[in-house]
Amino acid sequence: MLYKLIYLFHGDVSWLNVFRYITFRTLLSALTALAVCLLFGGPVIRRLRAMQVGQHVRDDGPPNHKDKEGTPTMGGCLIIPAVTASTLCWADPFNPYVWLVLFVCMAYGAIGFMDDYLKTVRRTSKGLSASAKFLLQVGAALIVAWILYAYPGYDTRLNLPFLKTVSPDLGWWYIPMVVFIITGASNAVNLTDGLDGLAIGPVTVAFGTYLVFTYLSGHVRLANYLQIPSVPGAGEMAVFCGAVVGAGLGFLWYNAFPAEVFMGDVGSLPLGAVLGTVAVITKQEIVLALVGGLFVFEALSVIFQVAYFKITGGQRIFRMAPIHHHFELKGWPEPKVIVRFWIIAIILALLSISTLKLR
Ligand code: 57M
Repeated sequence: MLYKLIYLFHGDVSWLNVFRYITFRTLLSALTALAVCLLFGGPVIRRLRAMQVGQHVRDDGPPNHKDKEGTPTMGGCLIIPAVTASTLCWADPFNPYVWLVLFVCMAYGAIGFMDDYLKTVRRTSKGLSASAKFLLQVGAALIVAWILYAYPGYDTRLNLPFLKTVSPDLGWWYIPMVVFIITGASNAVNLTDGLDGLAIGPVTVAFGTYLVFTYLSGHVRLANYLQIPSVPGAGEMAVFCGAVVGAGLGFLWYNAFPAEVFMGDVGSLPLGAVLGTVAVITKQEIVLALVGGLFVFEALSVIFQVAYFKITGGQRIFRMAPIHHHFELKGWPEPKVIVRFWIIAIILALLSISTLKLR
């Protein structure tokens, strides 16, 4: 909105023309969201503490986690408004993709809020039932999938990294694939959010990577040169990704070890879901498995652990899943697990950007 208002006067004040550029507005979006989180982080944490919105830590977790009992949670109530406010300020309000990603933020944020609220009100680590949570997630993802499928000119072909001539058209199968990507990314980030900064760090790296992808896919000449799908209007998603990067860095200021606040499901569910949504919009769906490889790895560790546990009648592959707990129980100090996982996330992000050229 602010962008459109300011740009109205570019005829009289020539330098206002700079607001036309997505790169400039992406920078402003990141700085705005960062400033909001840094400015309001302290007051929000104090408010959560005053309202006794504290984390109930399960008894069966790693021993060192008991010290975290009562840490303020639902910090996503800071992240999501910062991302939304910054995007509304600096993105083009006439771009439908902007409203689609904001819808996902609100829908999954509401699901996470309900889950967190039930946990903190009931004072246990139980929230919404797994089936209710999953059904709500699938319902929201179906709305997104249907809108994209019905959007005139939206391409239902699957873009495969490294293969520039192979892009199978999935037709209506694109709908379940989009649902799988959005709900899968949402739950994978949720599972990863089990150590201080362990989710928000790689989320920030992933959105920084998709900031590049969205800008390139929305730029016809660059997309054609790189032979990646050109998606008209997708460039505006860079402004949204910039907002998430800024909010992520701002939240990390408070979530860094030892955390003053946890993001809660109200943060982890929408962040994962909207990462999946941006990947689908920019037709970089498959490469999401590389960009978000850490989240995939965390989710697979749980799937394999639970399956093996059931098949063998109680044996485990890892000391504890998700995999970050396995390294904690091996004796790695929490900060060492966190920073090493961040390093892996950065390496995967760099590799995924290399897929743009290696085709
Ligand atoms: C999401 N939530 C953290 C915090 C955060 C099927 C099973 C694998 C499910 C899984 C599970 O319950 N996942 C829920 C992970 C929790 O964090 C809260 O949840 C929000 C994110 N959704 O924002 O509000 C705990 O994580 C710690 N934490 C930090 N710093 C942070 O910045 O230290 C979180 C954020 C917090 C805090 O201790 O309380 C969580 O771990 O629950 N279950 C598990 O992950 C459990 N694993 C497990 O049961 N493994 C089994 C089988 C079932 C796979 C096995 O290996 O045999 C572990 N988690 C807990 N206890 N709490 C281990 C047991």
